[in-house]
Amino acid sequence: MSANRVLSGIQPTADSFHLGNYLGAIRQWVTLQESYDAFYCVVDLHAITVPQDPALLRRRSRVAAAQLFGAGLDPKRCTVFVQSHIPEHAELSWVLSCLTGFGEASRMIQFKDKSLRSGADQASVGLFTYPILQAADILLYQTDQVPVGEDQRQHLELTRDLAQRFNHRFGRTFVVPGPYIVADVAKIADLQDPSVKMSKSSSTPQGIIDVLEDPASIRKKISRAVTDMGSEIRADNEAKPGVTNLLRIYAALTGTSLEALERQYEGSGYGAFKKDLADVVVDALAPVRERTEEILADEAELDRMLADGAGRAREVATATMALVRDRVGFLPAR
Ligand code: ATP
Ligand code: LTN
Repeated sequence: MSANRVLSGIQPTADSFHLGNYLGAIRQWVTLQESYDAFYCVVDLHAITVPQDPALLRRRSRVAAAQLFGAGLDPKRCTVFVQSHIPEHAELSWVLSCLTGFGEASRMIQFKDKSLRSGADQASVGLFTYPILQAADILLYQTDQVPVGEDQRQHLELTRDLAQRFNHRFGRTFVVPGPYIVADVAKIADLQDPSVKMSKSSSTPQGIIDVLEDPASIRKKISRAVTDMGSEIRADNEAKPGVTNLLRIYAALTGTSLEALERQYEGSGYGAFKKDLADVVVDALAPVRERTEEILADEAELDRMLADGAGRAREVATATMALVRDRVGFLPAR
């Protein structure tokens, strides 16, 4: 019997992933490759649902893939590939969109949030059908579990509904995937506004720590991160959201509990704590940045690794899609 399959995706929409992406997603992916048959996808088709620049997209797709390898995804242990290399994603997405109700798609809250930001008239139909493409990503690979953050739960529910609907209408074709939402995965907040999550699209540069950022800049941002009234180093989301966020980052990177950190820093001020935290963050990210830079220095080899991943992904995707074509009633092409 083959190992349980996991699949997840990340958009190449920035010049670097940030600490939230790293702690909330990529680090789990690295762990999961040991015990699952893992597929990880740089979702460039999703990245064009908002206005984008071609040269930048090409660059960011390579940088995204290089960071995944740099963070420890090992092509011998998992399959890393670029979504647009496998045309079956778009093809299955069409079939699934014909099974999705207009009202059903309209209830997706991420679309509402994102289209509100740009103004509903500016939002593309691609942004509207984004969750259906995501469902195609997942179902093409007969995925058992999808490691994602809490914010993706609704898209996962849609994916399950579409799989069940297709299976019911056309006969068992898709594995119905479950979410793999790690309950205690750190939600990292913006360093300047701890009431919102650290985010590529909405945080200011001062609020974000990038995986590829240079150490001096990381240290400066941590020293300027907002803290709260008083001087106690204590985890308390209500009274001390800024300090609590910093404690969470520290805890997530060192595997220490919040309680142990509170004890360790009892009586010390914010300054000493922030200095130690900066060391912890710099030490954790430096190897990832260095490996990523090495990988990016040999673009031909990176492209070869991605071609390799696409080869493995294609095997699964074409088999699923052949079944789907037949089930739906498309004539075989001879
Ligand atoms: P955008 O702002 O464009 O939506 P983002 O920075 O929020 O982007 P996504 O591309 O939506 O990041 O997320 C990629 C992965 O990183 C997801 O699995 C998501 O759950 C995780 N993630 C994103 N931001 C954080 C955060 N602040 N803390 C923990 N995990 C996060
Ligand atoms: N929508 C997801 C990214 C994503 C994804 C996927 C996650 C695209 N396709 C398939 C899991 C499985 C996000 O914004 N984090």
